[in-house]
Amino acid sequence: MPSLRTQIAGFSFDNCLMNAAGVACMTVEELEEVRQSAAGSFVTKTATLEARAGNPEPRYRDVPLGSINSMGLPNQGIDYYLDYLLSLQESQPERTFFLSLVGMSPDETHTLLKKVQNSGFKGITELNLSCPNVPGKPQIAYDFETTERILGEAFGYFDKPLGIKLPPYFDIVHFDQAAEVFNRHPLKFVNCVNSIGNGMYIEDESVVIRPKNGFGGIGGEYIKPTALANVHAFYQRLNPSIQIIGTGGVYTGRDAFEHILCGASMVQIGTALHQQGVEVFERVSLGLKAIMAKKGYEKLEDFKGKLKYLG
Ligand code: RRO
Repeated sequence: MPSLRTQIAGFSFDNCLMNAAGVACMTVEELEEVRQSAAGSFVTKTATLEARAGNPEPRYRDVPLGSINSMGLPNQGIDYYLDYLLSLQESQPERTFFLSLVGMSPDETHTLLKKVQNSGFKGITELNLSCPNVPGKPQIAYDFETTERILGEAFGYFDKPLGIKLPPYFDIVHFDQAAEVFNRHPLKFVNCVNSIGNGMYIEDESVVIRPKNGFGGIGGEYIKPTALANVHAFYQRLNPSIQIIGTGGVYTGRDAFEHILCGASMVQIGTALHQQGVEVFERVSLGLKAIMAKKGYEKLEDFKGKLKYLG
């Protein structure tokens, strides 16, 4: 039987699949569902210092080839997620989970990271540099100078395992420039990709979500080619000490297989999890294992990053 076991930042996970931040992770009830599923871990909804209501509804829609959202960073505040993660460390110390966070300003981001640093949290922190939906706030990771400054300052005091959630990039020069920034810092992983920012879906003569006159982050089938390209571009460019988490357009075992082939060590499911519920983890696991068995692969290392080129 092929194994889906993987490691991130030196921590082991029985299964390389987990939720993508934003889906099934706003409340303890949702996180408990993911924890008790076939998923190898979970990540909590990106947290800010204070709880936020987010943007007005409707702010998420499933559409035929994926999803569009402009949630606006609704969350329960960092303490809610940190308290839950600390309690899990007591009851299930053998498992490792991810905490996602970002401040509404660089100062707030540092306040959050210092809070985590000074807490008993032993898991993995994901800094979300790619929220596309807060009116007036650009996606941080599209601004390389700001990204460099935030990471430089953060690693001055933060010494727990830290990775970043990235937006998709669309130009080879941007892959080069972004990788140069990330390679200067002791990041444990980059997670490619967040939703493709500021798309639009129209039904009859109208947009389908209220915030920002219908502009929203696109997920699902639309984004798999972009996600795979970003996973592989960073797999090619980053120091081997910086692992890749692949996110975007995963509905099937084949989709997860492609992310791993591009270099992903862990694969996250967003839109398909929203649409299908936590049973998606079992379905995708079985599909991935079937592909591995057919090809004679016993573990992820047998094909991770081994994408073939023509000529
Ligand atoms: O809450 C959101 O609107 C949101 C966030 Br923080 C994010 O990182 N990605 C996304 O598609 N939506």
